[in-house]
Amino acid sequence: MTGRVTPEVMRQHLRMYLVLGSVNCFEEPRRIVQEALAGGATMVQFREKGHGALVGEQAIQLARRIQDQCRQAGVPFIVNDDVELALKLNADGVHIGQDDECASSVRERIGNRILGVSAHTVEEARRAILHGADYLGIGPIYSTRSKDDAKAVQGPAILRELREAGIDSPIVAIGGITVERVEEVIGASADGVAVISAVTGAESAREAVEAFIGKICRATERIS
Ligand code: TZP
Ligand code: MG
Repeated sequence: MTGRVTPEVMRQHLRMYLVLGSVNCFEEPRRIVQEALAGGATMVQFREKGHGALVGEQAIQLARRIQDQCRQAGVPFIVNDDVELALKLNADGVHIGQDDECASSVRERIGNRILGVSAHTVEEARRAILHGADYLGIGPIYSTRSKDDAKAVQGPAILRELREAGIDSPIVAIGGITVERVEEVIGASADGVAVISAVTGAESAREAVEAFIGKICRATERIS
């Protein structure tokens, strides 16, 4: 990468952002990733967390496989939390939360790689941008069973609140997002959706992603 990702390109990457780790998958994660990429997923985050998550070499191996798949599809591969792993694999980026290392120090360590930061308030969002975030992950918008320590449900109103506060950075909405809810979150001015269970738990990850993309395209056309 020659420089920081531009906001325009970042918004494209965020449209249908698949987040997953082995604990979210009822079949081979590799198969789900393959199907999701075939369906048009625009970015993938490796989030190996929760009860029964892989550690050590097994986690690294899975990350590498998913990274290879992303590379072949030409889709950015992001690592959740683990800056060391992201650097070791030369991932395209890192996603961190408010309880992780400070965004400005992660920015220093990762150079021009993509930096995503979870934020829950206008203040956290402003700080994240100041400290070098390329995009904000906002949620949980709806209730979720995929994150043990999820904060209170915010509803799509938080997205509008951030825009009204003058935050125009790329934003991805996360938490309980289903195809049926796409219109509401894009209408509330998210640039895209980050999804775990609606894709990993679908009978066909490919069809689920295709359905998301169809809705996202229509919802985006409607507001532009
Ligand atoms: N951060 C906020 S909610 C969430 C994360 C990682 C989980 C989203 O998973 P799902 O299954 O799409 O609700
Ligand atoms: Mg984290």
